[in-house]
Amino acid sequence: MFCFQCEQTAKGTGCTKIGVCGKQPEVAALQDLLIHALKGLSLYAVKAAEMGHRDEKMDLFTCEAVFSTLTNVDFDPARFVELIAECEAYTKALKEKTGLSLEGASCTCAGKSQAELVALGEGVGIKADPTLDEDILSLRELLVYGLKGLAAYADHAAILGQKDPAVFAFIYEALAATLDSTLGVNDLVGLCLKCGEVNIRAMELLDAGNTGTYGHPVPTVVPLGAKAGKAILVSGHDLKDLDLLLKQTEGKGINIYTHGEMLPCHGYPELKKYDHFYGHYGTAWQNQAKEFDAFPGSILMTTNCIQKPKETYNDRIFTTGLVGWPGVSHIGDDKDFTPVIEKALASEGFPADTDKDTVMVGFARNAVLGVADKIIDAVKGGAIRHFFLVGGCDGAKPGRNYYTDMVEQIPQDCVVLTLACGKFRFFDKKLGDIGGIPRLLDVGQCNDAYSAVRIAMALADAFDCGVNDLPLSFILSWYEQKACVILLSLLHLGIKDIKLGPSLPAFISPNVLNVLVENFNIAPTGTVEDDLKAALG
Ligand code: SF4
Ligand code: SF3
Repeated sequence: MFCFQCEQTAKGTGCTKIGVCGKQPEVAALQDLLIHALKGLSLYAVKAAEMGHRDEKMDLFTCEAVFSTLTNVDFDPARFVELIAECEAYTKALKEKTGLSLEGASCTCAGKSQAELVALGEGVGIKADPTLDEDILSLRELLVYGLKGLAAYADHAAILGQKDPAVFAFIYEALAATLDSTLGVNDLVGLCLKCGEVNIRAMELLDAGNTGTYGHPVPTVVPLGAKAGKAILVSGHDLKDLDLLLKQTEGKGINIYTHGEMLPCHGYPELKKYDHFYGHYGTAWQNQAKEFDAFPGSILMTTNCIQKPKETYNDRIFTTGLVGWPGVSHIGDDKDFTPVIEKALASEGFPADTDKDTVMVGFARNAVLGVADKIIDAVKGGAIRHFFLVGGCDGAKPGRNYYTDMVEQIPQDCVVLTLACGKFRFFDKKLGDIGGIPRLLDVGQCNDAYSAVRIAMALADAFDCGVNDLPLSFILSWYEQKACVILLSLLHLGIKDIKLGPSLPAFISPNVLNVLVENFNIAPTGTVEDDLKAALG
């Protein structure tokens, strides 16, 4: 196997024996085969669209299949065997419909066993062509990883009924482009930036889905302690799953807790209205083994990031949607959460109330821009000197305490905006306020990066300047491919001087890095002192 799509890749170069994430070589090969098959399908989908054939079911399938290969989503080989078969069936149907026979899109998977598919997958991985130029390989992979993030956001949006054919069309166009040997560095850089642009549209759709269904988040105090009684913990990113679970648990004497990226859900009016939607438990994904182990109820994973479950909670954890782990009970598309509920009722639950701290969530674009006048006055009057967006993924590798230290050392006259699971490094710090404006504003999940972009653009408008001229610095942490596409979106918007850490992607070749540095002045995170000095001039 060879995989280097995430930040924790082995030795900073690539996982070759088994994934640091727990991905087995068989699953890596099946994911490679699926991506290869999706590229073939995309060749046909592009041609079919030119002929006027569109198929929304296929579009949604493509998003789900691509999303399934994102880090920490699905580790179940059987599910990939199904996805590969479905992909080939769509490809064959398009072949017939278009009457074309395209090179690079062979259908050879039908009727093959899992072991035979693994063998096929081993021949089409990232390093399949040893003669491929390293910069072309780097840009093709950057594009594919951007597409994984884009497909994830498009899928989340579609679940809430928000779709745009232009987003699906781009996914096919870009996947097909990775097979086009006539495309050079500039073409591929252009496609990567276009991926960032299309992702803004996908995130806009997701924002419309979330806020249209559940209302605009409002500032909300969230308890970090527990309430005596039975309990279910919901992790991942999917609001609809949480909503359905809240409905199905009403009046059952079970309290619902968020974990990881579900924390911002407490700010949505249509979710916070449930009395039994109690509080938040735990921190970011990489701490789940310890945290799930200690949780006295059942656990529902709605999307990434799942890790290998420990035996101690293997019978209490459930997956749904695209998440999968072999042997873990999966709740299907009927979203009947009865097994999760029954397991919670059979578990001990919390014996007593535990009095712990609280945190504030709900500072998405509507809440922040609702006090824009106050913020602008504070900046003009000198009370707020600078904004720092300290956000992105958390992860297990050492070096991420940089983000904790950064937030602690950011001067008192500066405001910290944060989003995604990287915030768990500092989410419970008491940073105080500036004239009533909290110094730590939680914009939401990684899925809410659009909200942060809208806040930045609105501030730029108010000050009649570009985003790069604002007193605003981006200090980002990455781990998986949603972070890759958000970075591409920020680059598409022309945002410069981003600090990215805790390490740079292994798939970025030295020349591609040069292109990014020359055009966007992106740099790896350094020391907190140096980066603060650079940001504050
Ligand atoms: Fe390794 Fe990350 Fe790939 Fe998992 S997703 S195999 S940890 S590079
Ligand atoms: Fe986190 Fe997995 Fe990226 Fe949603 S939950 S930000 S890593």
